Amino acid sequence: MRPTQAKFIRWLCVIFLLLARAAGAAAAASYASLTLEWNPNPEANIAGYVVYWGTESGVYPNSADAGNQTSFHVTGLVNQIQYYFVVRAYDLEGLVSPPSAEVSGRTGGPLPAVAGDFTGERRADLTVFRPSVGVWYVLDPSSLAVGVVQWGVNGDVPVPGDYDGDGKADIAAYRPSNGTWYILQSSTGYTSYVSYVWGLAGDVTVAGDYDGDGRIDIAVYRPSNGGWYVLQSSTNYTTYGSYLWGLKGDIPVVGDFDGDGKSDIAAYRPSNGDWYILWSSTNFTTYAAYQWGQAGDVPVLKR
Ligand SMILES: [Ca+2]
Ligand SMILES: [Ca+2]
Ligand SMILES: [Ca+2]
Repeated sequence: MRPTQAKFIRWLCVIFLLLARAAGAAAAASYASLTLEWNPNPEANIAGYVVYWGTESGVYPNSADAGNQTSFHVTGLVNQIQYYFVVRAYDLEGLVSPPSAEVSGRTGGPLPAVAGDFTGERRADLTVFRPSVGVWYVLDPSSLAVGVVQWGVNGDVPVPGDYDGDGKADIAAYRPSNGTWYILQSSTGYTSYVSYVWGLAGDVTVAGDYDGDGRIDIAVYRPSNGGWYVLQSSTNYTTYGSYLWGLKGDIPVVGDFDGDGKSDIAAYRPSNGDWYILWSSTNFTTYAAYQWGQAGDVPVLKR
C-alpha cells in the first residue's frame, strides 16, 4: 500500500463513486460482486486507482489495484451484507491521493445459507447419511418434506455446505481413498455435480468459509505436518492458501472466533488443553492462545 503524501494536498478533487450496483449476484454458482464506477481524477499524470472496501464504515481491510480505468468489479463479497468503498488515485511518481468520498452498497443475492438447510427455508433440516448404502435422508421438520438422495459410498465423509452460493446447503461427500470432494449442487436441483481432488491419505476435512464470501471453501488438515490447505471459493476453487498450524496430536477446529464472518484456523492440544487460534481478521498472521480444557477433554464446535 502506498503512503499518502503531503504533496497531494494540491490535488483539487479526488474521486466520486457514482454507482454501486449488483452485477449478476443472484445467479446461482456465482459469488456476490459489485461494480464501482468513479469520475476520473483530473490530474494529467494519473497511473491508476486503488479500490478499498470493508463491512464497516471507515474501515477498509481489503484493497485491489484497478489499473488505469474508472470502474472495477469487486468480487468475493457476501450477499446481503453492506460494504463500504473508497477509491484513491496514484500517479506516475507513485504518489497517492486522499480517499474519495465513501459509498456503500449491497448485493441482492441470497443470504448466506443456514448450516444444514437443504430446502432453502432458512431452517436446518434433520439429515442422516447412511454409509452402508450411501444414501442421504433429509427431513424438513416444519413441512415434513422428505428428500432421499443416493450420494456417496461407504467410507465417504459427509461434508455438506453451500459451495455454489445459492443460499442452500449442497450434498457433498469427501472420499478419503482418492482425496476427492463430490459436490451435488443445490443450484441445479441436486441434478449435477462438481468434483475436486483435494486431499491426501490421512488428511482430515476442515471445510469452512475462510475467505468470507459466504460459500464454503474446500479444506483439509494434514496431521503429519500440521498443514492447512484451503481451496478458496472466492476464486471458484482455482487458488489455495496454505498455513502451518498444529503439532502432532493436535485436533483441528474450524470456527469464527473473532466474528469477522470468516472461519479461523484453530488447533486444540489434548495434552495440555491449549487452544491456538490463528485469526482470519489479520489474514492469518497473528494468533492467540487460551488454556481451556484438561487431559482427556475433546473440543466441541458445531460445524
Ligand atoms: Ca448451495
Ligand atoms: Ca468461502
Ligand atoms: Ca474469523
